[in-house]
Amino acid sequence: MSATNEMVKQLAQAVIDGDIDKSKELTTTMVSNGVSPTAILNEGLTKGLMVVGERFGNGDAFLTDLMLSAKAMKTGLQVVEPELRKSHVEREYVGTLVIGTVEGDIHDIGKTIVATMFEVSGFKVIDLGCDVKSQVFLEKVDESRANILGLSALLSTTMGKQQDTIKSLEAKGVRSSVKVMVGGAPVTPEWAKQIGADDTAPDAMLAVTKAKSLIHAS
Ligand code: B1M
Repeated sequence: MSATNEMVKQLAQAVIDGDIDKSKELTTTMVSNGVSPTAILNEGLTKGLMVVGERFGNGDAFLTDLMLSAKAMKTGLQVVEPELRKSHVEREYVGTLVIGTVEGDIHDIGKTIVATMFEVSGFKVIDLGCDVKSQVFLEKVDESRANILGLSALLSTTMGKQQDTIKSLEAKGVRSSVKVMVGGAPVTPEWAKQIGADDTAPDAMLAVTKAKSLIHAS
């Protein structure tokens, strides 16, 4: 195994262990050594978090473990984010994205990665954070004349808020002015279709590609 692969593996392990300092240190070292920021993100930080998520789901890890791992992941993400931005520079805005995690849901890691990938791909991004009410999405879409609205939901109990937001757009008579994309681990293409979303994507890169197609088709 190469030294880089070994380090990426160590980074995933640092996230699994919830070792915030080590996650920051390894990410910083790899960034300085010119390791691909996408590899650091996907193979190190995200991979580690997924392992803990699965353990938590199986009852093999506690919420405190999950919280520490999420913090370790986010600490590394903060280091690698500027590098992701540097590696994709485009000049003119491709479009405007309003994005947030729906009301009642505080999971913001995936949403933040999606926001970053849109930004580095040339979109103007308005990131509303997490636990965002439908009304706030509506106001910001209207204010910014966004082309794309991204609704993230990680809990089966909050997915319904994606549908509520689409219904609110319909009730206001502005549904056709914006393309709605839904995402998050429990979201499937079937769910997206059922609630009248325009599309969904399992990851940030595909979300950007699909958003560009939606804009071109409109
Ligand atoms: Co939570 N959690 N969590 N959690 N957590 C899940 C979602 C869970 C599946 C874990 C499990 O049981 N295996 C489970 C949900 C079960 C369910 O509903 N079916 C769960 C639970 C139960 C909970 C709590 C209820 C636990 C409790 O308190 N008892 C609680 C809920 C709090 C709340 O929101 N009200 C809770 C809390 C937390 C932490 C705070 C500890 C932490 C979040 C920290 C944070 O975000 N700041 C946390 C974490 C980290 C997770 C897991 C492990 C990882 C989520 C994540 O960051 N994934 C998660 C397990 C899992 O998802 N497998 C879990 C990495 C991220 C890169 O992926 O978010 O899917 P993801 O985003 C992807 C794609 O989905 C897509 O692109 C992203 C980037 O590639 N995408 C979009 C996302 N949004 C998009 C929008 C788009 C397009 C694409 O629009 C354009």
